[in-house]
Amino acid sequence: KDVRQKIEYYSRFSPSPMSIKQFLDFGRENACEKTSYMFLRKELAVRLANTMREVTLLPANLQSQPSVKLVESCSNLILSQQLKSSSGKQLIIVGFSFLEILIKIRNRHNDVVPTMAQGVIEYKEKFGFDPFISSNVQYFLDRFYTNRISFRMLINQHTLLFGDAACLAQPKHIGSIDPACNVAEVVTDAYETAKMLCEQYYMTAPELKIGEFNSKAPKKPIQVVYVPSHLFQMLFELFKNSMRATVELYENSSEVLPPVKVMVTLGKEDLSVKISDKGGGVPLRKIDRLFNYMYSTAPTPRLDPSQTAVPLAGFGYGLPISRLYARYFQGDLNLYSIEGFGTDAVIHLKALSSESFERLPVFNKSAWRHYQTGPEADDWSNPSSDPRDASTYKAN
Ligand code: W6P
Repeated sequence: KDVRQKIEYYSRFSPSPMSIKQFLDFGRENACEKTSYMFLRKELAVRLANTMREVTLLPANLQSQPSVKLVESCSNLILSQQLKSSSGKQLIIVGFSFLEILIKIRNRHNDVVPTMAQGVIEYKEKFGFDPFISSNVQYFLDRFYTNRISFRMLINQHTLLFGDAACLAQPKHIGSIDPACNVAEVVTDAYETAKMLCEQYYMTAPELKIGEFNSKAPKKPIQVVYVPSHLFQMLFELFKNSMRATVELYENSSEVLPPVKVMVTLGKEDLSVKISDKGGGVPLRKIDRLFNYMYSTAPTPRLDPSQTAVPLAGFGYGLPISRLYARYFQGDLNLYSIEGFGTDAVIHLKALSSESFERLPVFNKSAWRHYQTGPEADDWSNPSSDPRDASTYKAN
């Protein structure tokens, strides 16, 4: 059909990654609605089309899941709608309705994460856990959600810069970017929010101890040009996990809870935030599972109606998506756990906004190949596959 052709057409372009500095310069200097509109009109279509091509490569069983289909048709609709609306002639009218359409698109996509999760749950219920499928799903969802993060980033910049409420909320911010984001403040914010949930659920929460080491300007507060809501999202998720581990480890103990310690460090290239808990840790074997979509999706627990508090962490996609936020601007998020003791979670961000380019999925031959082949056959020995019979090797 028409939409198919347009997806095909736009998917031949590669997305154009923007750096935080470019977002900033654009929003600051010559914030021109027309330029932004011209860029978005094509760029959003390209990013959407690249992802739509990949949806069609998902395992047929998963693709046929009704909820996944829903997302697909939703995107089709958007694509056609967007193209229709952009063929108008008068820019002011078009520009205005374009803004409205962007907001509609964003709102309609609000529940995409639980919808996709539901698709994965339904698949698992029907076909069980399969490592081949899991590896495809992992690959797909990482790229799909990264694309979604980038899509919302572009829409938010446009609507915040040119929308009705422009400049009202945060006068110093450029769209969603804080040019002088105080990292320790976001850490404290995220901690306080997680603490509230933790106290609701467990009646107690560990304290926060926060330290800073600024190697570039000793003793000066550490600032970064970044999207505070992204940083908050990652920190909030890590705090919830640390708090849960700590409180549950000490549940039947009268000892005082060990605090969650945070260290914010600025180097030449990296800005790193380490969150350390003494919650007993996780064995190395289980660390990868924490980031696995298929492994970590469980049906949302039906809560006792008399019980209003929601479980603190461990359901849904909080950790893998937090890692995508970190990677989106060339950072990363890692867990170093010492089983029996506790866990260090580290967020690495680029210190320089000129280096934090969007990291975007590109649909090409290499991406295509990922869906045709599963995880490689293992080329390391398997401890249990070949039980040794030592008597075979006896000298005489
Ligand atoms: C844990 C497990 C975990 C996941 C993510 C962050 C912190 C922690 N602590 O025990």
